[in-house]
Formats: sequence, C-alpha cells, structure tokens
Amino acid sequence: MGLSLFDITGRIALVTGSTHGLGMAMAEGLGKAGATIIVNGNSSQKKIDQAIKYYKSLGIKAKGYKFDVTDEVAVKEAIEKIQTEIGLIDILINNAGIIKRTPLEEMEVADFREVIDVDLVSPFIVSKHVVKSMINRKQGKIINICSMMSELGRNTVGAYAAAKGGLKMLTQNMATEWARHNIQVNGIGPGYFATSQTDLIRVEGHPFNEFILNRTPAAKWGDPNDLAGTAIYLASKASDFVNGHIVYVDGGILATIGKPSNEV
Ligand code: GCO
Repeated sequence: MGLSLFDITGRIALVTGSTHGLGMAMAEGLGKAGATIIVNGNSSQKKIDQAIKYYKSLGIKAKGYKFDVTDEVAVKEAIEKIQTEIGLIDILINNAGIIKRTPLEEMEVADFREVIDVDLVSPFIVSKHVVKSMINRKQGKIINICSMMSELGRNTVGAYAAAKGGLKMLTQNMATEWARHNIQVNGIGPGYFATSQTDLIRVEGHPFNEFILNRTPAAKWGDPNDLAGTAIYLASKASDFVNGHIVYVDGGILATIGKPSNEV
C-alpha cells in the first residue's frame, strides 16, 4: 500500500476560494499529489486567471470557474458546467469564507447574516449539489474548512465563531448522512496562519501578534503550506474510514491553556 494510500492522481478536486491564501495552498498540495484542480473565486476573473497561471507554472492541471458560493442557482449551474467540461467532482474543499471583526453589540444584523451566509450556508449549498454524483458513484471526499473558532470564542469575531462552530456540526451531520455512501466528510481547523485574512493582526508589535506567538506552543504563525499534508490525507484513500472529524492544524493552541507572557 505505502504511498499509494495518498495518491489522488486523476481525481477532480473543487476548492472554493482557491485564488489565494489557505485555499490556494491546499489546492496546490492536492494538485502536486496528482489531482486536477477546479479553481473557484468570485471577486474577479483576473484573479482566477492569475491563479490558474500560477497552478500551471507548477505543472498542475487547473481550470477556473467564477461563481458566488452563496447563490444556489449559480452553484448549480457551475457544478453542471464543471461536470460537463471536466468531469464528476471527487473531492470538494469548502474553503471560501469571510470574517468581520466587530463587537457583537455593535454589529449590524446584515453583517452578521453575511458571515453566516458565506461561512456556513455556502458549504451546505455547494455540498448539496456536489454530493449527488458522489452518492450515485458511492465515492467522495468533502472537507470543510473550520477554524479555532469552531471550538473557542474570541472578542469581535462572534459571527465568524457562530458560523465556524456551526460548520463543525454540519460536518458531523454530513458524515452521519453520507458515510453509508462511502463518502467521507471531515474538516480541517487551521490555527493562526500568515494569510491576507490575518495581515492586520499579524503586524510585529501588534498585541494580537504577541498574543498568538505566546499562546501557540510552536511559537509561530502557521505557513499555509503546513495544511497541504492534512488536505491530501483527508482527500485520499488513507482516510477512507475517517468520518466527521475536524483535524486541527494549529501549532498546539488547542492542546494548552497557554503560559504567562514572561515564562520561557
Ligand atoms: C481572528 C483570525 C482567526 C483565524 C482563523 C483561526 O481574527 O481570530 O482571523 O479567525 O483567521 O480562523 O482558526
């Protein structure tokens, strides 16, 4: 068996929000492991084209589709187009997400709803339309990108925590309903990573940057490439009997209550 357990050559992987950040890093990992990557974004065709150029520069087979993951009509049309032009989707990574950092008492309801819509409802929408062919084929892999906020709260990210906490339970329920069809649904919970989403709170000397470096046993921000191995594992035969689990790639944050800032 050996490395063939992790071989996903020829598999078709849709990664939502894969024009940058963690989505791109995970898609790159799957692509280097042999999968054909379906790149998704909704901001601009230019960003999708730039991402495709990057993937292809690495020798990865990739094609881009611009659609809004919160719009069920657009998602249904895109999935049908992908299946016609490329083939049936074997691996789905629900990665697209947003965050709004506002104290709950100040947060507009519309902003709260938008975070829930993108981070929680869209994984349901995309999975609902991808899973149909997986059920028919009795095979599939769905990976929902959760968060430390699937387990812990933090000031100003209440909407995001509600969404990511819900996504953890949605992952468990998808696993409950679809495991009988040989579809493995799991999640990845990234700790704190160096991406555009954390640019503002990662500045040297910023209190939050100091907090994370002290709170993380590995004493560093994660590199997006640290997620590729877990993505390949959950997308391959190596995880065929793993269902409903969130694998935290967090440098040890969830393992500890932390230490006083003056302790080495
Ligand atoms: C924040 C961060 C986190 C990380 C990640 C942690 O404001 O606390 O943006 O939400 O992005 O989700 O798992």
